[in-house]
This record gives sequence, C-alpha cells and structure tokens, in this order.
Amino acid sequence: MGRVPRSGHIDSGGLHAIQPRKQAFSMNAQVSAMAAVAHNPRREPASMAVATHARMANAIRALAMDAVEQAKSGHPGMPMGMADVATVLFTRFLKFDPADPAWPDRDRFVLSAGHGSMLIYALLYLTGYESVTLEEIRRFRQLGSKTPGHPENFITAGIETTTGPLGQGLANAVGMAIAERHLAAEFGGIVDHRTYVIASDGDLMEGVSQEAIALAGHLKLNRLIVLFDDNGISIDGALSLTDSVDQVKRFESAGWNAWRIDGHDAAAIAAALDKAQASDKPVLIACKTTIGFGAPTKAGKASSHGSPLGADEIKGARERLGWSHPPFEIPADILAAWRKAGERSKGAHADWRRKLAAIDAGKRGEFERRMRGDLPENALAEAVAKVKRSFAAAAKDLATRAASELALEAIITAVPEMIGGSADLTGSNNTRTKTMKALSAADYAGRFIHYGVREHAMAAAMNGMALHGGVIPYSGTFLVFSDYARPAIRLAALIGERVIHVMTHDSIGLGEDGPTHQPVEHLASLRAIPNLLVFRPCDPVETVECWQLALQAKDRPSVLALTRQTVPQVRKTLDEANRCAMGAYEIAGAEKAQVSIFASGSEVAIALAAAKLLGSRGVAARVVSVPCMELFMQQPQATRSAIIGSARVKIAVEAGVRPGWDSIIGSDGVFVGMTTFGASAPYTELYKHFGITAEAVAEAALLKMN
Ligand SMILES: Cc1ncc(C[n+]2csc(CCOP(=O)(O)OP(=O)(O)O)c2C)c(N)n1
Ligand SMILES: [Mg+2]
Repeated sequence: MGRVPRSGHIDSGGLHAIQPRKQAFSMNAQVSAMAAVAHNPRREPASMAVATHARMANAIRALAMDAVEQAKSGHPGMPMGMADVATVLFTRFLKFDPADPAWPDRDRFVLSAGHGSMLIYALLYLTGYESVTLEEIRRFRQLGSKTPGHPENFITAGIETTTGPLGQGLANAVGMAIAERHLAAEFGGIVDHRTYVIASDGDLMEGVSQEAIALAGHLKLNRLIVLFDDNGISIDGALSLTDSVDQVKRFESAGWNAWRIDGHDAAAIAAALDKAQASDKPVLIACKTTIGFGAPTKAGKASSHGSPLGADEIKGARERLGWSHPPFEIPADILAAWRKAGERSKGAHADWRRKLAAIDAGKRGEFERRMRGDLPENALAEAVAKVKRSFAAAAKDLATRAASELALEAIITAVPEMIGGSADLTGSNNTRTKTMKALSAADYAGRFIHYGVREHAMAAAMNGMALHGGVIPYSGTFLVFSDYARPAIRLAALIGERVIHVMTHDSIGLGEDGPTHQPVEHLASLRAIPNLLVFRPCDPVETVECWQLALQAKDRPSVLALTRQTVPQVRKTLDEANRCAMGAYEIAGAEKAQVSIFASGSEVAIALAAAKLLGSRGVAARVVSVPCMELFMQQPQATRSAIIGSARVKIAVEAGVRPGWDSIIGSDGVFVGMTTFGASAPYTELYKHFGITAEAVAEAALLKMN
C-alpha cells in the first residue's frame, strides 16, 4: 500500500521567518528566536478562509495551555513545542481513522513523552475521535475523565499505549514495529503500516531506550519513525546540565538513519517525513523545537514544562500566536480543517476492507481471530491434553524449565500467534523449541526473537507487540533479572496485556551461580504487582497447566517461575481438569489433618516428604500446592477456606521470603523459606544450609503443635 494521499489545503509556507532553520540550542538562539516570534507573530488575517498550518498548530497550543490552566496542573511546554511536528504528521502522513480507532492496519502513533498528554488529547479531539470531546478536554486530569494526566490506552480510544514512565513508549513502539513486520510476513499486504513515536530528551536518556534502539536497528525496522523533541530542556533546566550525547550519532551507530531538522518549519518536517518513509532503516528525526513555543517569558525554559503558564503568560502567548479565541474555543474553519484531516485515510481504510474481504476466507478468519486475541481454544486444549497424557503414561522427573519446553513443543504448534524469545539465555530458559525459526531482519516470519542481553527492552517491546495485536509474546530470562524488566512488567499489568515471561532459575535451587543469581525476594515482589499472575508450577503436569492458564489470561500478564534443578513428577495420574486453575489445591490429603503444608514449585516435593515424615510420627498432615497465589485469592471466600482447611497448624514452604504467604497461613502460621540472600554451592547443600528440608518442615510442625 502506498503512502496516504495528502490533503492539498494545508499551507505550510511562511514559517521560515519565524525561526531560523538551523537553530543551535543556546540562550542567544533562544532569545533571537523569541524576538523573531515577537516581531512576526503567527497572525493570520481574520478573513483568511483557508486554515493554515500555523493556525492548526496553534489550536493544539491553545487547548494545551487552557486545559493545563483549568486543571491547575499538567505539562503545557511539550505540546506547544511539538505542535508543528504533530500537525504535519497528523494532517499529511499518519494513516488513521478516528471512526475506527481499532482498524488493524492503522499507523500506530506513540506519545512516548506521556507528560505531554495534552498534545494527543488535542489531536484526538481535533481530528474527530469520539473518545475525546471538548468537555473531556475541560475535564483534563479529573477523576473518570478520558483525559487522565498521562495517556492510558485502556481509558481513551485512540491512545495506543500507556505512557509516562519515560523510555517505555519508545520501546513499546519497537515491539509494535516487530509485530507489524511479523504479521506482514505471514498475512501479506493486509498488514502494511508504520509506527510513529514522539520521544523527548528524557525518553532518550533512559537506559531502556538504548536497548530498544539497538534492537530496532539490528532488526532493520524501517517502518519505525521517531520524532525526537530536541528542545534541549528537561525538568532541572538546560540539558547541558546533564547530557552531552549526540543523539544523531548515537542512533546512527545503532543502525538507524538520523538527521536534524527545525521542528517549527512545516516544510522541513514534511520533507523529513517523506524521506523517512523511504528509509531502509528505522529513522530518528531530531526536531529542534522551543519548549512552550509562543509563551512570552517561559518559552525555551524548563518553567514551561510541568506547571500551568498562568493567566498573564497565556494572555501574552495568545497575542504572540495571534490566537484571539476564548479558552477551549476552536474557530469553525480550523476545526473543519482538522476534521477533514481526520478523514484523510477513509479511502485507504475502505481499500483495506476490500483487500481483506478479497483474501482467502480461511486466512481472513485466522487474521481476524488473532487480531481479536481469541485463542484457538480447542487446539490448545488438545495440545495440553496430549502433553498431560504423555506425562501420565511415563512419569518424568524433570526441571520445570525442561517440562516447559516439552509443553511448548505442543503448544506453539496449536497457537501460531505465539512469538517466543530470550534475553540471551535461550538454552537456559528452554524457550526455543526445535522447530522454531529465529525472527530476523532477513526473516520476519521467524517466531523466536533473540532479544540480546536486553531484559528491559524485551519486556517493553513485548508490551508493544501485545498492544499491536495479532501476536502473543513470551520471553525468557532468569527470575532474578525480573528486576531488569520490572518497569515494563508493571506496565503490562496496568494496561492489562497478555505477555508471558518465562523466568527460570527461580531460587537457591540454581546452585553454584550464587546469591547474585538466586532470587529471594522476587516472587514476593512480583506478587505485589496488581493484575500480574505469578505461576510457580511444582512439576511437569502443573507446568503445562500453568502455560494454559497464562495463555487464557487474555487481559493479564503472567510470569512462569521455573526451576533449573530437576523436580519429581508428583501428579502421576491423568487429570482432565486443569487443577491449577483455582490457584491452589490439595495435592495430598489426610484424614483429620492436624497440619496443612502449603508450598509452591520445587518446594512441593519437600512438603510432600515432610507430610510423610509427620505421618510416620503419627501426625496427620495434608499438602496444598499453590501454583498461583493471585488466582487463589480470586476464589470465593468459601472455596479458599475449604482449600486452606481447618488444621490447627499451617506451614508454608517456599525458597523465597515470607511476604504474601500470611494471607494463607495467617500471621501465626509457620514459614520455612529464606530470610537472607543465598550462597554459592551445589543446590542440595544450599537447601540443607538454609534449612529448607522435609525434616525442618516436620520439626517446625511438631514444635508448633506442642
Ligand atoms: C522514568 C521516568 N523518570 C522520571 C520521570 C519524571 N519526568 C517527567 S518528564 C521528565 C523530563 C522532562 O524532560 P524531557 O523529557 O526533555 O521533556 P520536556 O520537558 O522537554 O517536555 C521527567 C524527569 C518520568 N516521567 N519517567
Ligand atoms: Mg526536553
């Protein structure tokens, strides 16, 4: 599909006089730029019938100033500075249809600098999205509005991803661009769009941006175009306080095409976007802008970044910009021009619908299923049943990471939208099955991504892939390095996307690598994230069940914590039902139990051995496996009480720290686990050293009984 035709009515001329094109950032240049604005404000004769670029951009500026003023908080500077860039992008390049924010082949636009949320709200209102009305703009930052402080994709139609934590949006966009290429490789011309990003200095200073741009450059994602708001300002003041990176060189070295433009020159912006669309590499366009453009004393200064401009400053800005309209009022001709821009892609959308209708029905159905995010439930159920039958036929003692690989061999065939990966630990995480091809610049159809040692960008890109739709990303790294991915995992939970993190080497059970590699607090800290499912299966059967549950959790991310060390298969008989579905279940019962032992993962076997020991001492003990605390906590009170049981002594065993377990065993329950960091030694010795053994559990139970 060719480029979206441009509307012809936009006047992009006449801007050169306002700002010198090659404006190096310095106070002098700022002063002279502002002087130029003062002498030659963007005033248009009132009679002018045609809305010009400048007036359309000023509509964004005015809405941003007014909304922030009304809310008494927010960030006017960035929307005012990037108004010209955004206007050119949305009126002439971006392929989008406000009437159908979910059109699968729309271009994706990510406002990575989420603090500038008024920029996207203004754009959504002006171009005609139903979600953002003028009333919603007046309610900027208020409870229940469609215009929260930072853009939230789950609140406002037209927002592609939640942004605010700097760097995340950029890395999400890399994932969106990966998903686009991957689906295009499979479905051909019905997937043919670009991903545009507006990123700020802060986005590019964050470490995750380095991981993300390196990955994008390596994968030659040439449909990814980043518009960098090169305003030389961050919260603390001039960027010279903190940064001397040449971003153009930095991106070039990562395999991007990159160059600088004057971000207030509409013709230069359009020329750059034209050039970017023809690039064979991802593109960075560094747009030199003035933050708070138009504000008489605050333009070019950090003071325009994050607080209302104030009545006098707004009055001055209105004068300078030649914007005489009252707050929240957009003159009819400007609004009409914007609405017309919002209709630009209607033809492309209709063409696309025709193209979709013309493809083979089976392929179309498959594409639509994937984009809806519906699983091939029957195929998945058959795959899971097949794996379970094979484990029941010949019980296997396996590391759960190895069991996961066996499960994946069946599951990835049944669920073709899954795209696996690992942050350079493929052989350790067991996430690449024998049949999976690598996804690369030469073959976007591959289903396994070698993310490199980039856990944070991996997790953030996965969020973008899931948001793009049509794919279900899963990853691999060590559980201890969930810390490196945590900001993106938290966002996956907030936005409610199905991404699955396989995190192996899940305790001191990894042994000799020692305490730097042994997670201790990680299960507890991941369980503390709302809406995240943390699975810790105890054996091969639970592992395949947990995979099924993670895939079925359409609106939630999951972590699968898996062992490095071999664990015995404890579920030896075939269960058709998914016993992990309630999050916890009795795995070994006892008549008139005096003790209930709760455990997860590799410690379930220890709990079972402890119950046996207690039995031999005449104490009836039952064992409850807890593969997923979150799913358990979701059960009705009566179900939970029945599973927790009424034994007087409750003990939990997990090779991690205690927090979280009190909700099952109570504050007077006994916890056998870790209170310190681990150590380097063979794992069997470590379990003894740290007192996580069947004997220790039995001892603790007896002590508590007396
Ligand atoms: C990860 C993260 N750290 C800190 C912040 C708080 N914060 C918001 S904007 C910003 C920097 C502002 O500078 P820049 O990114 O250049 O945006 P501009 O002021 O130019 O709009 C910071 C530190 C954040 N949003 N995310
Ligand atoms: Mg900045």
